[in-house]
Amino acid sequence: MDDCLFCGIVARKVPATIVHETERTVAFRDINPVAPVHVLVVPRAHVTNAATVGPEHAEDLAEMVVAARQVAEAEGIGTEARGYRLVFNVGRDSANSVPHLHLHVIGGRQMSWPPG
Ligand code: DGP
Repeated sequence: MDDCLFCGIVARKVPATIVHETERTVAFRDINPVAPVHVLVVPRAHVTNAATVGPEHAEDLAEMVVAARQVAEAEGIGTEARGYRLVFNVGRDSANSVPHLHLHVIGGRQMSWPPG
């Protein structure tokens, strides 16, 4: 999608620190990290958000979750002793700001629940 920020990162037109890639996904560091590890996993194909996901996106979604685990392992937080949080934001109440599906991989510090 021409005017989509994360499509621009996938296409290497917008700079980002890419840390992991698979056939269907790209993972890069969040520009405004909320924790020592904060990586976004996105599908290469444009999908607006989790509320627009359908059965046709099943392979993208599965590969995103696998990629998130691989990122967590590479960052040293994919262990039972550590751990991480996976987040999809949808809509205004969640503070979703970029309309290209992205899975936040957040970790490297103790987190609380519920989120703020
Ligand atoms: P969300 O609130 O779920 O839509 O999160 C969007 C995230 O995207 C937010 O944590 C900041 C990040 N972000 C926004 N613009 C850029 C950018 O140009 N580059 C990178 N690497 N991250 C970005």
